[in-house]
Amino acid sequence: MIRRGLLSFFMFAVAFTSIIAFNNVPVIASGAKETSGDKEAVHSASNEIVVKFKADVNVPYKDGVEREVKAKKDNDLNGILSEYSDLKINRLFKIMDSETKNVDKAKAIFQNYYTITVPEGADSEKLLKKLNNSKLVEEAYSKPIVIEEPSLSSNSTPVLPSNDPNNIYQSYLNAASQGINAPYAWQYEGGDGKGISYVDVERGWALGHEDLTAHSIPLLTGSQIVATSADHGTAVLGVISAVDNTIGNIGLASKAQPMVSSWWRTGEYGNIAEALIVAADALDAGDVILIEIQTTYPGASGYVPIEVYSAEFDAIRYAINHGITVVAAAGNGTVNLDTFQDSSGKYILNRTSPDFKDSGAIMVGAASDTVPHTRMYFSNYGNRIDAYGWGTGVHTLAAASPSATTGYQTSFNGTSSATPIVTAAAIALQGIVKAEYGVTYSPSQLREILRDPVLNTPSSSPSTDKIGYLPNLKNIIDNLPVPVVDTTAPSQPANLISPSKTTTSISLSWDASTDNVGVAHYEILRDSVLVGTSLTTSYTDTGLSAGQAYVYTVKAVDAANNKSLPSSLTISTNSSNIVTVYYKQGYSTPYIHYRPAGGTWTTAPGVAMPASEVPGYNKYTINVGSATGLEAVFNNGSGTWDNNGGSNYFFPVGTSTFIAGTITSGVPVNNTVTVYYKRGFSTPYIHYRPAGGTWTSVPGVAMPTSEFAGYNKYTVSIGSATSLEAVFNNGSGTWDNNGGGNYFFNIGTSTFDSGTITAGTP
Ligand SMILES: [Ca+2]
Ligand SMILES: [Ca+2]
Ligand SMILES: [Ca+2]
Repeated sequence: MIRRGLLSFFMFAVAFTSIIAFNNVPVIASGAKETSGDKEAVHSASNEIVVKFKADVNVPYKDGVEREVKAKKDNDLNGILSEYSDLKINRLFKIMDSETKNVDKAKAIFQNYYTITVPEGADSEKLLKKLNNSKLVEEAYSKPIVIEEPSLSSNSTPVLPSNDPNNIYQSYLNAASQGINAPYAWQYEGGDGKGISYVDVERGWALGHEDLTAHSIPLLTGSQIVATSADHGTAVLGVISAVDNTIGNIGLASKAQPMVSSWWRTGEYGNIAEALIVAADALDAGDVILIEIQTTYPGASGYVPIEVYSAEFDAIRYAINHGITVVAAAGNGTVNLDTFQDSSGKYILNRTSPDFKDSGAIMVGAASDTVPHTRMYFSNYGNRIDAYGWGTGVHTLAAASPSATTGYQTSFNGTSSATPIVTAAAIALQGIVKAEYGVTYSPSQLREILRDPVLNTPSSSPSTDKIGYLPNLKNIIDNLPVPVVDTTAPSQPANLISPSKTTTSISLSWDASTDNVGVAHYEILRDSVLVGTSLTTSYTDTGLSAGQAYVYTVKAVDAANNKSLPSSLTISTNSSNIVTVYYKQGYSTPYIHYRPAGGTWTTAPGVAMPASEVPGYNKYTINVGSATGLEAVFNNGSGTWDNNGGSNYFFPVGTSTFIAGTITSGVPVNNTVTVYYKRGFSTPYIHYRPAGGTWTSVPGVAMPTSEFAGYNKYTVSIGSATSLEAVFNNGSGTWDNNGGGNYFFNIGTSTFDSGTITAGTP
């Protein structure tokens, strides 16, 4: 951060009568080093590591000393260098090299300092630990990111509350201890919510209300429901977003962008978790979700917060893991949440119990509108609750129906009125730090700030009220914590396997990664190209080619876009299964009507089977994909069927031969007959048929000359026939048909000499 010019800083100080002291609470990211006594700067981890070698190590002072370090034969360092092959050890001080030491001995100490960039996906904490283990290393630490003392910018879009006439009734915006001191935040860029979006999750709003309509508030999902719910939602929006104009009220964070997400679904009861997921998907890290819902629960003495149900709990965690702050009403059930038990008897809302399940939401209780603020009789309470707002006397908008355009009320109440007050404080703080640092608080850091007893306003009796603290924006801003930037990548996804696959798809699953904040999603790459992301620990890739190998890589990603080391798996799709059927006629033009086993039948009569290379057989080849066989029947194409008496025929993967209802594996028997013909006709033709089969067309086939002088030769495939019936002619009408008896040649080779047939070659 660059400090503003002196002149403007002076004017800034005058304008606000006193110089604001930014005694920042140092917030240290894991792996960072704190410089003791430094009140000006705050440090958080970068992706660079500073390594100070011991003085006697004596590595030349230049960039890229990996080879020289390797030569020292230190197990720890050589282990690191072989694990990260592209890791470079460079000088920390580019103004020096090995020569400098000769010239200026006082600078020798600096030549022990080198720097390493943390490789992408590497765990910087583990790397630091390994470096510090090395006998050659005096010290290794994350290079700090230095953030200068902030001088908040004054608001470029000043908030003008005095001409919103109801402003005078909105005492909850006043300074502590009465209110949250919203006007203090409005002085600063972002303190009016500018740059931040939020979603109100409930089921009714008058979005065209005169003091809201300028926001053009979108309904993200679900439907509106009439009357009372519209009044409720409109009142909630009014607390945060009543437009800064000259009518009605002024919202506590009036420059934030509101959106609404309804859990109500026409024709069914509703789906709160779905409304939450849609809300989260519409927002970015740093934005806020407001849950205005309470629920009944078997055995509970009153209404309880919605996160007691698993789907809603998971939906809240989903938002939190994406860096979205969730502020939820604790509920108006007068329930001590410390003693609430879920249906398994677990104390899931009690922070001190091992059963505690932390959704990550900021939970809000309700207190009186007078100082000291006392817990309202209806408010739930317990150590789960982080913050409170006014649970009565909240002046805000009202609506008689979703189409109402006017309406105001003087005493909106419940944890319903308390929650938007705390939400507005969260939005204002995110707006300020976003404007100041370009980053926002993580949901957990923001919650810690808002539940901090030092920064905020206690209730009348914190130990018995048990509703947390009323945000005090002035106190927080005067001590503005620096947003911690998460630089720790999630752990590598373990046990990447493929539990199932087909010829066109591969399913993957892996063990969940862990992260210091939370895993937002997983990236799935196929052959190094991103093909999808998954919110769960599984993914199915589709549209693949059969029998092909693919390399899959899965990385865990957190809300700050830190990526884990990848896990990889090489896996092939299933080969396509091929069924080939040889069909012995049978039907002279056979059709095959079929389906891959368990699949869909062809349209009758199926497909005509073309003639095969084997005489007397037709043949058809079918890709059955991942099916393990083929179910088929045959017909003649005109209504005559062979369906195996209603049982159909089953062909395994591979080649089968079908002969009159019997299926045998493999191609059909294909006998051959070779005839040597002693001329005779100078250009002899052979006219033939496999015994019992079909004759060639007259005059048959000219017989080529053979390797034996004076002989012609011809080889005929006869399929499963056992002999060849033939006659000879000269191609022009002179025939030798054995006096009408024809000639018969056995399988194998025969020699024909003037009507006499002998086995073998001439
Ligand atoms: Ca105004
Ligand atoms: Ca207004
Ligand atoms: Ca992280």
